[in-house]
Amino acid sequence: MLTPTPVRNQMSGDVAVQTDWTSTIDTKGIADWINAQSTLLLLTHAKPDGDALGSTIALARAINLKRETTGAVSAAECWYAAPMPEWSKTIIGNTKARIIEDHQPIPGAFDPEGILITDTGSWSQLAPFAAFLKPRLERTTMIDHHLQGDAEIATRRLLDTNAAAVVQPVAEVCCHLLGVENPSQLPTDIATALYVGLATDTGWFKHSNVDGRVMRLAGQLLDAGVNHTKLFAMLYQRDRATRFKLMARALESMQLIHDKHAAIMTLKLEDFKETGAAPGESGGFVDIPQSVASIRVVAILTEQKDSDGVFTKVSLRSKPDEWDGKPPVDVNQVCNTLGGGGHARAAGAKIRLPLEEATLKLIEALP
Ligand SMILES: [Mn+2]
Repeated sequence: MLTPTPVRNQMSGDVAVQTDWTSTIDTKGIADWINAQSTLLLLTHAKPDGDALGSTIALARAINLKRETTGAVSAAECWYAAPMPEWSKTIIGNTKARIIEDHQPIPGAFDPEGILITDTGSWSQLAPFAAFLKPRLERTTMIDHHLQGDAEIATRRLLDTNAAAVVQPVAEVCCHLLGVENPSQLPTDIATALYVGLATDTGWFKHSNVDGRVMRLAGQLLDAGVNHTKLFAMLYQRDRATRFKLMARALESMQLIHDKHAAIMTLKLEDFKETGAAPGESGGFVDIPQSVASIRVVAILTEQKDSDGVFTKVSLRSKPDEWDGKPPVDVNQVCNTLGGGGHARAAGAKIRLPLEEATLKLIEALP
């Protein structure tokens, strides 16, 4: 199972060692490895999300708390490849973290004894760190929950592919590090970071990946003192009022194309100007009309302007289930006919036409 298989890279002709995407260590083993390192660097995927931030911050706090209270040798810091979510500062707090902006070189001064990677095992997601990591692969350890990855990144791998969030195995590692029996006994600031990962990777406990194990950990973290309403507000209630003024305009513009079971919304340049909303503030509007039972496909067309003049950005979503005997709408195909693309359920296109003409073209393209 763990025997490396040499494979020939067809592109370069190099013989690379390919290892299986399987675990080679357990949570106790990772805690023991952490304890043996004097300095640790915690890394996660570029453009970190709640699980990436929560897992690294929780580990850094547990490692540094242990050092403070027991005189253990390990000290940890986190590096993140930007862009960062808006709320990241709140969750990072005063935990030692460095944000590496796009195209900025990796800081050379810090040469950690151990490198711990969480929430990814793919070179593609670690690209900003690749040059730094490649000569140091014998020092790396990885904790991930994804179904695939590049196993050669770490010989010590904990791959909990049944976990909804990587903070689930990470919570166990934190318990081993701090010598507590279960996550309800973790310090609140560590439990809070873990909860951010658990709640965001499950869509606030509503995705299909929610199971008893998720809810048991959630319960234990709440017992540890997590303020979940404060976290929800931090993560999901940060909109500006201008977004709602713009949303009202979008909803008011909605036309229903009954024979195509489609809802189409439009936003003009004036709508942004008059409401004071920024272009990015229309994100997610396209999801709203999907709550209408008879709607199978939703589009939002946004008028924009660049140096070549006015154009229209189209964003499309479709529901996954068949409806009234009809298969779901493949919006990727629809967008292909408009010069764009994406996925079967979510796709987009940029049309070099004014809003009204682009709308007519889209209606024509819908099945
Ligand atoms: Mn994750």
